[in-house]
Amino acid sequence: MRYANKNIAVLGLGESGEAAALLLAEEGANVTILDSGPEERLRLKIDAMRGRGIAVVTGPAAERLAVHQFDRATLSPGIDPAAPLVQNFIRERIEMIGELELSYELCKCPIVAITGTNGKTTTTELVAGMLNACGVRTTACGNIGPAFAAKVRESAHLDIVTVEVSSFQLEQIRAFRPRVSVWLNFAPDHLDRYADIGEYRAAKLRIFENQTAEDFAVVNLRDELPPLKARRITFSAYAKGADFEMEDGTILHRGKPIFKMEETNLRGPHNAENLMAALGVGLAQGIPFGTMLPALKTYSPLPHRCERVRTLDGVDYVNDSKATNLDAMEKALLSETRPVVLIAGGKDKGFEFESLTALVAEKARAAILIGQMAPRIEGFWKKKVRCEIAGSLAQAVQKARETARPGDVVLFSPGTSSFDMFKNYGDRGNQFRALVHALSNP
Ligand code: UMA
Repeated sequence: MRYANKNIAVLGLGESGEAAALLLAEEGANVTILDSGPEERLRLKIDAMRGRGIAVVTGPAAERLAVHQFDRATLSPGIDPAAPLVQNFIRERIEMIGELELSYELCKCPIVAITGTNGKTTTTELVAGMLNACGVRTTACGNIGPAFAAKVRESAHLDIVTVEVSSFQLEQIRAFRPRVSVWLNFAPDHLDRYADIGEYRAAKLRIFENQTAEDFAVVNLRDELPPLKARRITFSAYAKGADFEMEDGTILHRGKPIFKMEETNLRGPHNAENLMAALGVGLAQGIPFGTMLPALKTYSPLPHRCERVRTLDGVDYVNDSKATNLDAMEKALLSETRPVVLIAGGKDKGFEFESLTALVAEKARAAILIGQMAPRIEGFWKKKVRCEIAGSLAQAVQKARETARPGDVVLFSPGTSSFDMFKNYGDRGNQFRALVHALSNP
């Protein structure tokens, strides 16, 4: 669709909706943003949008608006399609695409798309940094932020865009076709949005849907995937037989050593797989391994991903607040070789913490539990693990300090989302870091 003089509804005024609205306005569309949220929460954004000639309707009025005035709707990934705001458009059969599809339609260069239950952001950062260091002009965007739509204008001056894509973004694609797709891993998540794990997986698998034999798919050998049209490049830190493997801490390509994990700032098998995926993208782009290595070796992980905060009384404090699902918590525990005092818990996203009981019993001296799920987790673990419930993160940090012994690690890896007690996982991680730094010396 060409957008000049078309009436387009943008659903949602978060980062994605705002970027989509501005992009559509630049394309000459008559844009109306609809957001069910209260006007006062969106005040600043509303004023900014109206200042650019973009109409905004908020609150209940947004859900009552007649939808037939619109030629098409663009949906923010943060809105569940089951929401009334969206259902109004579906019921009236108004054509609707997601912000990822809109951005793809208008993007002027090829795309690397990176998905997976965990490691998306780290791998997106690794790939973008490595490509730029190798002279391939790119920028990181998508689920990582900024929105892909915010980078479409810039794509005219790029060789390729590196886009982190979530299952939410993939739900509403049509023609979206990445030159290189990356499938990092798959584990249960977002069960508060999907009826079951199959629905979540089906959404994620759409990343491959429009690829052809000219494209590449960099995939985890251990994940069962359907036959792919794209050329596969495989990796695994655990299984043998992939293009990229790990042996005694060394990354190999088809049996040939490339580098040692200790030469990088990343630790653990999950990060080895993130690095292998980045090597796979470079390989797909025809970049020699030697050219890729400097950027991969110097990359430092973003905060809240097994971030070392402090050592006090011989105890290391690690902030893994980005662990918003059980798979991430499992990987953090598997990376630890020292006795762990685990701080876990948070909003109920339907996760079965029982599945990790054996691993927690093996690794943890004790578990300090917080948030909405604390009592349920205690019920699963208390027979095998010493559990204590804390009323706040501050109390949990204090209890962890009292429990830990020299040589231990206090690992804050919640295993579920933060929204019951915090603004988001970043806020949760920042509060943990501040509490640890505030611990007085003995
Ligand atoms: N809203 C309605 N009606 C509803 C429900 C919501 O109007 O029924 C409105 C809300 O009031 C809100 C807006 O829709 O103003 C949604 O805003 P948002 O910030 O939640 O969502 P987006 O702007 O779509 O942000 C999304 C990603 N968020 C989600 O997918 C939940 C951001 O990833 C991403 O950075 C952004 O697009 C830009 O691409 C965040 C995230 O948590 C970090 N992603 C999930 C994850 O990583 O697990 C998938």
